[in-house]
Amino acid sequence: MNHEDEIKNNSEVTIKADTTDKVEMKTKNKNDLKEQEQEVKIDNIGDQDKNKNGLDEKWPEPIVRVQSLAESNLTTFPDSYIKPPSQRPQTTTVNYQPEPDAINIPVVDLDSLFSGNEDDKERVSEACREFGFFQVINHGVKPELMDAAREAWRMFFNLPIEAKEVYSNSPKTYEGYGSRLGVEKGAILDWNDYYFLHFLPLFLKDLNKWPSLPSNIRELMDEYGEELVKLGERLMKVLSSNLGLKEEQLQEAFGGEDVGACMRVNYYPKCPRPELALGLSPHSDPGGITILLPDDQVVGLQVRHGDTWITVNPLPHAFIIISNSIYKSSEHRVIVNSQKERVSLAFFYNPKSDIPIQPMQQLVSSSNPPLYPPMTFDQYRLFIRTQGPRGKSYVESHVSPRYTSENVPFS
Ligand SMILES: O=C(O)CCC(=O)C(=O)O
Repeated sequence: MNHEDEIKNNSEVTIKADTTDKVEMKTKNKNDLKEQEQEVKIDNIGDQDKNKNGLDEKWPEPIVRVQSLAESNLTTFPDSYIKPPSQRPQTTTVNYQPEPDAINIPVVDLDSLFSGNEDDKERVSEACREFGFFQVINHGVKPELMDAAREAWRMFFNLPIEAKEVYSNSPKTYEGYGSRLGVEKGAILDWNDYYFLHFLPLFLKDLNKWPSLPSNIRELMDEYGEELVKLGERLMKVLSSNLGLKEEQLQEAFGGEDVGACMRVNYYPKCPRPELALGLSPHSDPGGITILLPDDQVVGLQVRHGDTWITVNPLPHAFIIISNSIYKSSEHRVIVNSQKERVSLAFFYNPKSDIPIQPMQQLVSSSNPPLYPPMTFDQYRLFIRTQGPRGKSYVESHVSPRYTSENVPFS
């Protein structure tokens, strides 16, 4: 029996469907039940989070790999992935063709910007204020490396399930192969599997927790991580000087050489009911800058712009930069597709995790006081690790009382 047959034979499916809005289905996968009984092995060496983040070593429910569900020829869709009607995407991306006049996020040529082009500087400023998103071209990372990195991960996700389960993750650190964000029992889940790994600080980088297959993936990721940290440093300079600060100032505030860098590789399998589900629920990233390598074949990322969701149309070999806590930290989400799987690499360039994050003194005054109390990145990230992606609810819950939802400049 091959692996796919085994999944099918192990799935018992009961379906009760009446309207599009109400689909009832129960899936019981014997492998998943077995999996629940397995002790998740955690290597306790060198992870500063493990003893202090307060998160459990076990997920609240048996983990179901979305890819296994997608490949098990379901005739209808499990309840646990059906978003409430108000959260469902209004669009799907099968055969997506952007409207000729569709808004797209701004494009910035980094080479030209570093040669002193004032228009490019201004474009970054505007993009950060208006969208919190921009694309960069001529960024210095080789196109071949970008393609190879994405393809290596596509190969990883297409390995037999047993090869991936070795790296099964837990909510304690999230490192490894995962299928849910957040530990709330009964939560409606996203249609995605992922792999999470650390690059910096170096004591968190543990190659044993990176996949060993395909055989070039560790070496490739090492190179990719180094290149993206360099790109992160360059972007920090741009954002710092755009804020009217010295070029190095933002980097110093992030902990200088002690910044953090980690990556989530997202795998969105084909989804039989893309109009009911999301690949990734609305969220804003908790870190400093996100450098996103999107799928070159399949769109899916949407950015909130006022009351609408803009589908991002990526340029070939561009990175999408999400400016997070600097300027506007934009809400974004991912929609899924019934015809094509999608792979994206989200590289998070973060502040040192245990220093208080607060605005530079030059940027606050009595008429422009800090919006939030100081907090470490570890404290802040704990929310998303516990609750999963929840729009901007966590940021908003920390706004100083002086601000109301009407005058907070991030909604
Ligand atoms: O898949 C994408 O395009 C976006 C991924 C993302 O937003 C994330 O991993 O935080």
